[in-house]
Amino acid sequence: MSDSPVLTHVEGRIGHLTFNRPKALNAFDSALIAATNKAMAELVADERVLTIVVSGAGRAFSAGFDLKESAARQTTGAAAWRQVLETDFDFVLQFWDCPKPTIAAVQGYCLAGAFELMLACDMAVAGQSALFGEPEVRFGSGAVALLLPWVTGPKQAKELLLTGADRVTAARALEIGVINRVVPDGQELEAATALARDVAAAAPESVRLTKRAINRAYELAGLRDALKVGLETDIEIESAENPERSEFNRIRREEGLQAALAWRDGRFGG
Ligand code: DAK
Repeated sequence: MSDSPVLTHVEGRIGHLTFNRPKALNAFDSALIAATNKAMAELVADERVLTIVVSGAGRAFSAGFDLKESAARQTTGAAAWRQVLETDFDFVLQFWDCPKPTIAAVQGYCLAGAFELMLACDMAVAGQSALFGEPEVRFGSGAVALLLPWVTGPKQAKELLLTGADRVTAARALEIGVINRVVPDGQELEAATALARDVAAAAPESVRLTKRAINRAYELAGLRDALKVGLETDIEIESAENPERSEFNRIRREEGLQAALAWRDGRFGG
């Protein structure tokens, strides 16, 4: 298989985009982000394509932004964080803003930035063992694209984001309305593709204008401004020091990511 961080192919009227860093659980590093942006622009421009299915190679959809790369980058100060986080924000939001419907096919972990990206897709299908969540608050970090309160209710959004839960089951994700359906493991791509086929079989201009109208309803309710406030908050969180973040970073630097994750997760009931 190609070692490109993103794979694409077109099947009938459906464009497939697959995150392809399976050894790192498809963590979003800068190469994957750049390749995704390019691939999405090509799929949008491709007249054969009416709908885009987004998936991950290997055992996870994705474990979120790459924590090893961010450790090596050692970003400091609000201006530098703004640059990093605006890039991350645009990367996630392109799936919401895409003129063609986007459908996520999720297996395994779908965490943090990847959870936000899944939320930004118009629809999502998950295998029954998929696990979702946003662990950022557990290590003094924040959410870059605060879509969750728009997709589910405030109680559910707060429980998930304020505890940093990262083992939300597919059944629970369905219950709180952040995914569309749960299927047996291994059938998520097929089920997402079937959904994409139904969208692609409808009148393309009606689909395009209907997605635009739905998104506009959220724009009118203030979604874009609220997301910008969320982004500013994340810039504030990431560029300030706090004890949890310092300790997480120290362990990550001295003992590696696995040790830092074990320290982080050992403090919670699960
Ligand atoms: N980044 C980079 N590599 C990752 C990764 C990630 N987010 N998640 C997993 N991997 C890598 C692991 O390091 C491991 O690589 P090797 O050690 O084999 O080289 C490989 O993927 C397989 O992972 P595990 O061995 O850990 O697999 P398990 O099944 O045991 O556990 C897991 C899977 C997803 C539960 C666990 O890996 C995990 O909790 N991963 C972290 C998920 C996470 O917290 N994601 C949040 C992304 S943060 C910051 C800068 C930026 C950000 C935050 C802080 N600072 C400078 C402070 C960004 C925000 C985010 O999106």
